[in-house]
Amino acid sequence: MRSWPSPVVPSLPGQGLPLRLHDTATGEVRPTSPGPEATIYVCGITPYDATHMGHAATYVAFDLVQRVWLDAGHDVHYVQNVTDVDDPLLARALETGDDWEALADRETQLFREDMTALSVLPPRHYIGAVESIPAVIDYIQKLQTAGAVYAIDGDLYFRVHSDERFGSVANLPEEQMLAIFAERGGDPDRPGKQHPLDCLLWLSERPGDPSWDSPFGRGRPGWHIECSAIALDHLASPVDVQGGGSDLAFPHHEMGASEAQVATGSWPYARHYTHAGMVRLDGEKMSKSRGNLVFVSRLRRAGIDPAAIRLAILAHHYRGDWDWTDAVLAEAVTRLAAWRAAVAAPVAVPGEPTLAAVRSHLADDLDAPGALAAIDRWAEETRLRAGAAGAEDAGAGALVRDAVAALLGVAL
Ligand code: 5CA
Ligand code: ZN
Repeated sequence: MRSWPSPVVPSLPGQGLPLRLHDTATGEVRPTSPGPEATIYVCGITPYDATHMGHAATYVAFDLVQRVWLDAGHDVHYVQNVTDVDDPLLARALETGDDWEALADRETQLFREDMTALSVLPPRHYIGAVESIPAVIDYIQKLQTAGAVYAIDGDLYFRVHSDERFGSVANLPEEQMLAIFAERGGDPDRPGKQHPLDCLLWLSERPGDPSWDSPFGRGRPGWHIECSAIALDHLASPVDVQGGGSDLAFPHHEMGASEAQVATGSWPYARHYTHAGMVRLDGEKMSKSRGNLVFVSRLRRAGIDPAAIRLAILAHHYRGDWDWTDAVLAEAVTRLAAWRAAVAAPVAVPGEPTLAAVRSHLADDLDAPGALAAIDRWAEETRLRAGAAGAEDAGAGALVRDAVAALLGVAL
């Protein structure tokens, strides 16, 4: 699929620091260890509704990964999917009478526009589930060869315990795995399953649903198989980072990792499993199924500067859950104005220590709030000294403007 256009990333003096990042599998903040090419796969949207602030926060978090790696001199190979065929999308199309493909195309296009407005760097490969069906079929065949697949009434299942490390991404007790699996689209109680957590690889044709030919009969891919199939189709194993929101740690990333580990016969599928916290509205996770949504496109239409939306997100550490409120946005609008005034001041406080502070905060598990505080201090000192005799560095405003654009993705 078409990705979206890249914003300009100014080059900065000196070099960025190696990125340390939280890994759900070990529960630690550990150094990432990419080669010259750093690889990342981030789970993309299911395009049946517009981009909400939760999606935006997750993609902005992983955008920081890409920006820190670029600043540290890596070539970044970023892959993201679009789940353009799946149960919730088909259900929504049925509900509204929309054609499912038209719905997916329309919402994917809106997502591209939202990501462009938010200065999110595009993935190098932006790949739909539908266009990946041949890769999924190959992958299922590898799992069959490994003896990890069985059928129930024409549907194919992955035997999760064919991976001896199954469970080691989210590290949840079995009871919790079962409960979450049932909540998030799984079918633990289906008669005939060898283990309740075994997950669907291929769903045989259902009346009224789209389906494709395969050696296993007509049907469509299960969800979990889609992402590691796409990742392994484009990236060498292991990938440096598998990312997504924390709601994907289990079962999605657990299943994808085990499928990949069985299909490739190697471990790990990813060196880091990194998860962004959930954005809430009125204390409840923002979600398409609950309908408690603040859309990026609606804020844009209301005339909110996308740079302020981005700053509102960056004021929260990516790993925590947080609430979207009007106050969060108002604070970001004020901060943006203060920063813009400071970079435009004729003379400013030297910017090098601020650049160093921003680099060091971001390299430390993407501490964006710390980075924002460093810019706040610089902007405040610049404001206080503006007009004072002998104040300092005429190029500082340009340096800080470039640092904020390159590392935080905010145009001042
Ligand atoms: N298509 C699948 C992934 S393969 C999917 O989960 N799509 S989604 O549209 O439901 O979510 C897209 C991304 O946004 C996922 O990484 C998900 O974890 C994240 N996300 C969803 N809701 C929130 C939220 N309230 N806060 C933060 N991130 C969220
Ligand atoms: Zn995914």
